[in-house]
Amino acid sequence: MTERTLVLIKPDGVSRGLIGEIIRRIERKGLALVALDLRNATREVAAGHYAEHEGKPFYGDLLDFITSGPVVAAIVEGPRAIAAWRQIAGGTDPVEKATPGTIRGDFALETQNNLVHGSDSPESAAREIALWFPGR
Ligand code: IDP
Repeated sequence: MTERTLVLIKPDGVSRGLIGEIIRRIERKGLALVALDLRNATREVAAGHYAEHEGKPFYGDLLDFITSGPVVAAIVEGPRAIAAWRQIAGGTDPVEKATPGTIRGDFALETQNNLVHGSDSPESAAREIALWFPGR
């Protein structure tokens, strides 16, 4: 059964020139890009996106970070797309959790600046796709 997930290449991934590398890994895995856009996230979209983290100590810094420069927003589709993308992205902490061979494991050092985002459930994916790509 095909599934959709919302992928972001965060401002660190864009500024470090890793868009091509990350898109290549999505395509090599066999996942399909069904929407792709380079844009600056508004504070409103960023706050909606990270609503579940409101109140946590890193929340303010996280919103500053995600609005600090352009991001790539994408809808990625395929069988088990949510889990498949999280597998190639790697765990949240790029050193303690992400393994070598994953995007975070190969290219990131810090938990906040961990290059990419992916929805964590079908409910999150539906909510995040509606937020970033209304009508899609
Ligand atoms: P995920 O992106 O792997 O799904 P979440 O726990 O949903 O991880 O956290 C969302 C984002 O918030 C992370 O990707 C990371 O950028 C940031 N973050 C999570 N935990 C911390 C932390 O302890 N310190 C700083 N930033 C964090």
